[in-house]
Amino acid sequence: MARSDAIAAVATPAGRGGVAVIRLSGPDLRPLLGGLLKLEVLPRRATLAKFRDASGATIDHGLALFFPAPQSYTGEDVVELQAHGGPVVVQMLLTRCLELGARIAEPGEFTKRAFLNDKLDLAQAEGVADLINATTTEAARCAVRSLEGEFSERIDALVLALTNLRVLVEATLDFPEEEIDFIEKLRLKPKLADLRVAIKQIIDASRQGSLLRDGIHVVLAGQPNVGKSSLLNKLAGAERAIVTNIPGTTRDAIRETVSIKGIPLHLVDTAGLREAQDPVEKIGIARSHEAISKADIVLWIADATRPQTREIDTALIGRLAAGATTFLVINKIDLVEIDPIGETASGVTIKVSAQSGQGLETLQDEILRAAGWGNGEGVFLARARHLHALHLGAGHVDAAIASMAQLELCAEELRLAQIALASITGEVTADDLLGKIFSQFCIGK
Ligand SMILES: Nc1nc2c(ncn2[C@@H]2O[C@H](COP(=O)(O)OP(=O)(O)OP(=O)(O)O)[C@@H](O)[C@H]2O)c(=O)[nH]1
Ligand SMILES: [Mg+2]
Repeated sequence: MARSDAIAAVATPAGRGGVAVIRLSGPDLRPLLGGLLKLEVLPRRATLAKFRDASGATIDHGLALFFPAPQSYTGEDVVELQAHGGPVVVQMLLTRCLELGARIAEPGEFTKRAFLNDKLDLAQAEGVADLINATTTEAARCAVRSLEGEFSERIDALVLALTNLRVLVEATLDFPEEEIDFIEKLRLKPKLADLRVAIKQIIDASRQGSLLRDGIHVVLAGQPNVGKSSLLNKLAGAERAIVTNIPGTTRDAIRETVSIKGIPLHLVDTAGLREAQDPVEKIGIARSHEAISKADIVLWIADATRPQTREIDTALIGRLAAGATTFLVINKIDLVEIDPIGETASGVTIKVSAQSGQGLETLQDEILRAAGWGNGEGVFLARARHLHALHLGAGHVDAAIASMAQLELCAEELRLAQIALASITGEVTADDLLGKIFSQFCIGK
């Protein structure tokens, strides 16, 4: 274990509360505890104690918990002080800890120490931050699975399979004359192909996880008065945007995040697109185009009662600068008797009524499907860093398969694949990357 100094932080959020927790970690916290309390604290027992300042006066009464190294969160001595949750008393207590030799912890420093002392791997450490930052139940469930090591186990299994393949290939290098026979017998090719499939499965599960974290950006666009704002309100379950029967009602883009099946849906209602004269409306329309250009999915809303405007819709959709999937959503079907028709390039046409709610479930399902959401089972809340490493690893395995005629090259590609995948759990990780990951944590974690 690397020697380090004692760190202290308030682990609970700022402000007033019933209880606040001050957390300390260091190689030897007994002297510090001795300076703070008059009585002895037994390991892993809650001890009611008086926390004292330098003159011996009581700062607060509270609970002290002592976790001696190595059986603690960080692997060092850890102390948790539960005090009354007032900002002044917490500050006095923290100041006292600093007087006794601790310094203020950096964000994520406790978890960083836990990682450095092999209490958890890097993917698990990131799971801790993700659990704290989770905004939906599903995201929290995924994060806790990463924290418990489920994601790391899958990655470790890949790294192990790679190691075994490398051993085979490297061994073959030493027996060149038997090469061909040897490779056939070792079934190297099918084994590499299996590995490739396994990486792909994890990529798919991880990509779904990134939806849970980042959500889907959906823009409601269309001609004026087709019911964009009404649809936003219906999806949000609240009167967020002004709705009137006057075309050109919405001027500024209105944003609202709703959750479908735990996935955050970032909705933007925009000004209806038309040749506007009004300068305010013109700016609104420019903002509509800007929102559309950033969308994952554009819902192009059309009015079922005005089939004669469908040609304009087609022309406008054709001119959108959207890299996004565009759905044609025909609204107000409660007002028509004949089934309206319409097609888009993506081939998805959905008929809805923002008033009655008809068709909205289909709309939501289609949005999730287009974004690549499966059933949500076995999903990992992977980070961009993980996805990047998985893609890199997959690329090297592909290259290894392609270079099997030259085993030296194949061996080198497998080595690179292993490095890429092992970086996910932090087996081989540069210091600057660690700094970046842990700096995004809360203070006190
Ligand atoms: N019957 C019926 N009326 C609807 C429906 N959706 C919207 N409307 C009506 O259509 C009119 C226009 O609705 P808005 O939601 O303001 O339309 P918009 O597309 O946001 O219009 P702009 O902001 O002007 O571009 C209002 O009078 C709504 O009540 C629907 O599904 N059924
Ligand atoms: Mg509107």
